[in-house]
Amino acid sequence: AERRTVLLTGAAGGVGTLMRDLLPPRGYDLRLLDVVPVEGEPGAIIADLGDREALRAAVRGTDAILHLAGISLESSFEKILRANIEGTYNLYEAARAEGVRRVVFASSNHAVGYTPWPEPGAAPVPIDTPHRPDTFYGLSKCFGEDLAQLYWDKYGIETVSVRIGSCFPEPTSVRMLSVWLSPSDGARLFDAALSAEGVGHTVVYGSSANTRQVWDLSSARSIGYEPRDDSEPFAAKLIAEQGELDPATRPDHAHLGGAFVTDPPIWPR
Ligand code: NAI
Ligand code: 15L
Repeated sequence: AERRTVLLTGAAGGVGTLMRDLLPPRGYDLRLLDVVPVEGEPGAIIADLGDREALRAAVRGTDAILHLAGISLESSFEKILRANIEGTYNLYEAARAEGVRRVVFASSNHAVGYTPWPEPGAAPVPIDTPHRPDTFYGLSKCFGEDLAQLYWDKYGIETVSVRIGSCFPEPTSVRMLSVWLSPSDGARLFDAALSAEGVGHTVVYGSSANTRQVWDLSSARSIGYEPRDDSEPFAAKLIAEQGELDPATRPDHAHLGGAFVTDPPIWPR
């Protein structure tokens, strides 16, 4: 198959760094963008999502955009507004102006973070559960999903919005046993989202095939995602250190968004 050119925004970040290694072997030539320099990548475009001219030049001639850039934790409304809300709008406008037809948007579980943690044995959380953001950060992801829907309906730009759980090399909390997205499964999911035909605007949850899964992966599977990893080998150690997940007595375990509901981590810059 032909290689395809993808603009990777947020290339200096945690997920961006993982995907810089994992996506090229899957047939993607990456054009990198971030507001900070990307280590070991002198050719990366250093630009802010507020710079509309730079975004147009960055998306020009690409086949798709993997949009990871933005504030990835809680912050002031004003900062979230600029980076995540206006920034994502600017990127879609650049895509529209330059004729780019596919975006993969890094949404977040925090778009639905106030959803109660499912009772043991309850049905997984469906993908059409109402937006219940747990932070201004989560609210910006709700906006991004709606923006993606608008650009599909109005302009025919397709998006897969991936409500990522926790994409890190290893799960580090008992909550993550349920919502972990292994880097390899992340690459599988982004690959599917970049290449599936006829997605329109499709919203998916992004996690591995975790034994302790809490949400419905069927929309992700419908675009061709087949997760291979499971957090379960990490369970015994994490539970020994942290105790069992306990939604009934632990306020930071009571909702899907975990501690973002009770004590959100704050963006450092
Ligand atoms: P990160 O914070 O490590 O990386 C985000 C990158 O975006 C940073 O390199 C930062 O410099 C860049 N950035 C921030 N503001 C920018 C701006 N105005 N213009 C250009 N670049 C800007 O975050 P991480 O963990 O890599 O997440 C990537 C994306 O996935 C984010 O959108 C995040 O909200 C989303 N996500 C990540 C999850 C995870 O488990 N890591 C879970 C759910 C969503
Ligand atoms: C997110 O949306 C954050 O960007 C990431 O840093 C993690 O905190 C993740 O959610 C999570 O819920 O674990």
